[in-house]
Amino acid sequence: MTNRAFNDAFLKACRKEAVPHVPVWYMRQAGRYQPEYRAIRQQYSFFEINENPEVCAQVTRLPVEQLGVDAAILFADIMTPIKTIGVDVRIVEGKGPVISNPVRALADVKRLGDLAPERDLPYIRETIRLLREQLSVPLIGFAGAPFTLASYLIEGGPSKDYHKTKGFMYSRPQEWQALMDKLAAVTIAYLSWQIEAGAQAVQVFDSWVGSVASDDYEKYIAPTMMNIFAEIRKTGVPTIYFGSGTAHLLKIWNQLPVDVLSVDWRISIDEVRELGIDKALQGNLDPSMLLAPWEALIEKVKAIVDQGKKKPGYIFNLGHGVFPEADAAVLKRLTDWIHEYTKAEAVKERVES
Ligand code: 1CP
Repeated sequence: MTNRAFNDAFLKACRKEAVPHVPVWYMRQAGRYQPEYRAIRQQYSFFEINENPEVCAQVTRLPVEQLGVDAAILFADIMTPIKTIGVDVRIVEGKGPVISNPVRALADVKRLGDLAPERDLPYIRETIRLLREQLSVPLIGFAGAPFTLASYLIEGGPSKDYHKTKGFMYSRPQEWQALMDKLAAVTIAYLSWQIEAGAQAVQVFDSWVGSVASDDYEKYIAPTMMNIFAEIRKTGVPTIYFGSGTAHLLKIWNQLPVDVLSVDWRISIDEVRELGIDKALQGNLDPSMLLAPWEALIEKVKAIVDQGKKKPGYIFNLGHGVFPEADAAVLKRLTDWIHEYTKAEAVKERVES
């Protein structure tokens, strides 16, 4: 199992080194669009998969084996560590994480426990150990960012407008900071645990932070993110920061001690670089394009990849996660196309020079 050549294109791109081809992976690459995943979910609940290392490793490997992507991402949820600090989280079909005891006051923040990974998350270490034996691509660990975690804790589930979350932030800044500090400690402990266990890169998902104005982000959120990335940087493992609708935050993100910025389709890769962003970039196909005819999809993907590969440090991904209606065959064909297209380019450049 371990004698296959290790494909390190993804790690090289995170470090802005030369790559043999543009590396590809997809956020939410393991999930309901796969018949195999749906079959496993018939037998186990979401958290049962998460807590069973053999099954969790199998689900994590599914997209690597089927799509030929250049990285695996640990199968878990951003609420995985939250479940262990005294919050009653369930994953509700067709909806997402739902919480029966939302955080709405300082007393609620105070009742949140501390994360002790050795005690609370031993199965994560075992899953990562198994995956490092089984995989020949890097394994990405991940965690939710404090704002995005807080949005579920405060709203009690998914939201479209985050009024309660931002209302709490604006009206009780000290309590907000106490919550950010608590969640930052959880995030740091959880990411460190995954890295210790063998995760070779980590992504911090701040899916909903794009709903915050840039001056408010600087005031209420940036110090917390600075703290998290500064801590994780000490491990030497590459870090990725993802959000959706965050074009207005990128200049602030460029100041954070993070290696890769993951952007969505609302801004082009060229436009990101024109802002003066000099970090490695990941993205940014609109996931809805997966439903477009192949020719239209490839025209768009070619434009994205042509922009991305102008500079070292580019990883192809979607601008947000794969969704249940997506077709695995399209994702496979897309992965192969990008590999072939960017490999050919590298060869051509060598011949011409
Ligand atoms: O019933 C099921 O099978 C649940 C569907 C599902 C899956 C497959 C959920 C519930 N979570 C996951 C896995 C998951 N979640 C991964 C797996 C690794 C991968 O293959 O990529 C990851 C990275 C996440 C992270 C996650 N969960 C995020 C950040 C990324 C994003 O999509 O923005 C968020 C916001 C969540 C919350 C969540 N968990 C599940 C759902 C349906 C949602 C979204 C709900 C919402 O819209 O608020």
